[in-house]
Amino acid sequence: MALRSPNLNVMIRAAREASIKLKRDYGEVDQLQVSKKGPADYVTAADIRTEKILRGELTKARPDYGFLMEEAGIVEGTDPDRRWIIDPIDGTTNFVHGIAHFAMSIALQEHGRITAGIVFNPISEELFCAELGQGAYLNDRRIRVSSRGAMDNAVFATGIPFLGRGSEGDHQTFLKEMGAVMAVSSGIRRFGSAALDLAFVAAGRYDGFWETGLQPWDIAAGVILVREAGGLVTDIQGRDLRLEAGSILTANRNLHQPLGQTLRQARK
Ligand code: LIP
Repeated sequence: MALRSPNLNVMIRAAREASIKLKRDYGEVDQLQVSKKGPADYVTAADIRTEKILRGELTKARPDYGFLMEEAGIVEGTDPDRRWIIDPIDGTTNFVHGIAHFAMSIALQEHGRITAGIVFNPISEELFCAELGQGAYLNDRRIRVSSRGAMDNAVFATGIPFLGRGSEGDHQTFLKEMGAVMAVSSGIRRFGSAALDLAFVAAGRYDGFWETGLQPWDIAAGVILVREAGGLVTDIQGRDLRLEAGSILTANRNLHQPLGQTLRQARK
């Protein structure tokens, strides 16, 4: 990567530090499948521990900044205009099942705008990062969204609602969307981490991604990755993205419109 800002370096250092313990936790998760309590409590503990380490490292470097975190929620900083948005483990279901597809997601929000983001899978050691106006990178290599222009060549990712979740309607809506997209595309993937889904769109692996019912920490870092990699990001209706709304539609510039149209048509 050409030049990393001091803030981006702080984020990367924090993620690397937290990854040491997280990798150890992941190594032990398999044995917990047979324990009495089961792995769920253990994962919550790993989530909390990782978030604490990230928070500690970031606070050490930037004591004034606030936080929005999956586990601890909002922590106001003395600087009202800057905060970190953190998901310590995005893809917790994968983590608990011993599937090595999960990531830490850290974004920096300044004056309401996301200005930097990293998504780090500590197992594959893939580090995706981006800063406003500086492009997106995977382990120091510049990445760009795909250039595919035809729906029938495209592979899209999504998240399947579970346990009744999904903010914009019910499971039936999702089934309609999936039916419509699978009829016109090369395929749909559901790998279980929205942060990594967005990073994969930025890297051109997926041609697009959509999901509803997400939280700001699931997508804050991924959104800047996709934008800096040249992709478009909106909500499913094609409107400006609001992190709190939890609805996201993203794709390369050729496919954003047709994917959105397919989804909206399916919802009618
Ligand atoms: C998860 C997302 C996933 C989504 C799940 C969940 P978590 O985040 O990344 O794509 O489908 O509903 O929100 O809970 O592992 O941080």
